[in-house]
Amino acid sequence: MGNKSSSPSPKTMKELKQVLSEEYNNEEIQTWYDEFKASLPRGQSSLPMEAFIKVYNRWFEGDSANFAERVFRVFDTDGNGQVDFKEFMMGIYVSGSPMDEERKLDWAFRMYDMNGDGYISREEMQYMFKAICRMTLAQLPETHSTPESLTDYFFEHFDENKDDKISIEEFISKAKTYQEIIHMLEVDPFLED
Ligand SMILES: [Ca+2]
Ligand SMILES: [Ca+2]
Ligand SMILES: [Ca+2]
Repeated sequence: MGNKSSSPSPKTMKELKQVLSEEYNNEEIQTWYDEFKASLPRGQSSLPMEAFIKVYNRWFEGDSANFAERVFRVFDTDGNGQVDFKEFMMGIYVSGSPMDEERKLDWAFRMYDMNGDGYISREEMQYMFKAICRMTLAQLPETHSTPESLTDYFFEHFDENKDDKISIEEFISKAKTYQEIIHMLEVDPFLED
């Protein structure tokens, strides 16, 4: 099909560079763009949820549908049901970058808080742990080998006021000590091989 290589629009590129210039050079952004483009349904310029889930299924051995659905909701910052390249790139950046801690914690919290009520419940946390295990086929640590016991462990440490739910404040103040809770969400497929 001749020379079909394309790049993000200059406007998108400029907006992305303002935030990402420390982390990604043009070439890396282009690589992600190619990956993004290759995943688009014919004739579309942004990813609907189904296509987004397919990307994750390509990246991981296990079944990533549940996890990818959560990621999609968090990536889709304007909530229009589509992830455009800017949202995609920002999501990749925030999820993978150690630089912007506050933003990342906020992102992680929104991943766990599935119903968006401002708290993480035990059910929500267990759901995420199960989704992560299913996707990565990873084993949980021996000391907390089920999603239930891992959830108990985190609630013991995070739920400071013992109301059986984790607020954003509790999450942020503890997540710095218990980094595992964030690391579990850091799934960068390009580090896997
Ligand atoms: Ca969107
Ligand atoms: Ca919730
Ligand atoms: Ca609490």
